[in-house]
Amino acid sequence: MSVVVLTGGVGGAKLVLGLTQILPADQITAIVNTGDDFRHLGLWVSPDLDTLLYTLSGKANAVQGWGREGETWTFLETLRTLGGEDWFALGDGDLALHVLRTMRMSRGDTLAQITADFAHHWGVGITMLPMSNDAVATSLETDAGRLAFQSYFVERRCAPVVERITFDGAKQARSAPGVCEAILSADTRTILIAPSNPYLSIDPLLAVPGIEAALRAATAPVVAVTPIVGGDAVKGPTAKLMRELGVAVSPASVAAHYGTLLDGFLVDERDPTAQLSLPTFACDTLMHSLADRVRVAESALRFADSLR
Ligand code: FO1
Ligand code: CA
Repeated sequence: MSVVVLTGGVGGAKLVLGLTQILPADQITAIVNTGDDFRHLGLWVSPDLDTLLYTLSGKANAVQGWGREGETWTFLETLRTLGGEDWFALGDGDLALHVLRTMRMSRGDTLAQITADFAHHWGVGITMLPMSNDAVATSLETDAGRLAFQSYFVERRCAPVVERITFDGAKQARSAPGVCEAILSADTRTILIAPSNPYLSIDPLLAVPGIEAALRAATAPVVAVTPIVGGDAVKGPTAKLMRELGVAVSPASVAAHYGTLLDGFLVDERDPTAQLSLPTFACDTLMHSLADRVRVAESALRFADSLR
């Protein structure tokens, strides 16, 4: 029996790393957001896929939350002296992924094939699937105009007030081979929604035709892990974004957002669950240490099994 995880970057990578400590890697499939992907300096960058690759192969810069540990920056420093755009920091080692990915995409290989090869070369045994091989670009309508995701997130540090979020190309995109099959498989024991940003990391996945329908049709229970802890977001702009979208920063808002898609919700023990009308399980969901990640992964699996 296997476990399927829908995930964005950092938070999801922690949960998946926890799962790899308790399940054989070949029983784990991660379906990864690619709405953050963009072309930069001519290179195709896939931040969430790369965060998973780095995390699962022990190369991640845990403090920074993206990129590699022990990275060097000769490329970026040289680029800067030449007047090149330096707001998006591509490290020397990180660059290798983007160069090789871009070269292979221009040759006709799919993002899924390239990702599988990268994972194989780095000894990452789980199945890592991009949500789609087609380009889907998250963009935001803000008080500073319409912004591409990285322009909002990195260049403007999430400062603009968000009015609406769109996933350009999603309607025409096809889910990557294996995505809906994994969700619908009779061998799938549990489907987890990682504690990633629901609006920026999970919604792009749900916008790809067929994925949400597959989740609703799946026999395996769908369980989300809360991205809200103690009435605040664990990381990033989730809380600010929720306020701007006019919803309370609470697990109840997240549960309402996912609605009937969820069969269960793993919430943090610090937050009230009285308003929640679906099955919940409360525990300490913060994932600082590896032991924390294992504990949250174990709690999610046990809770999901109780819903089967
Ligand atoms: N995030 C930043 O805040 N600043 C950066 O310069 C930056 C560079 C970067 C390079 C490669 C990569 O894969 C990710 C990078 N990120 C950077 C992270 C990033 O784009 C976002 O955190 C994710 O897209 C959100 O999940
Ligand atoms: Ca279902």
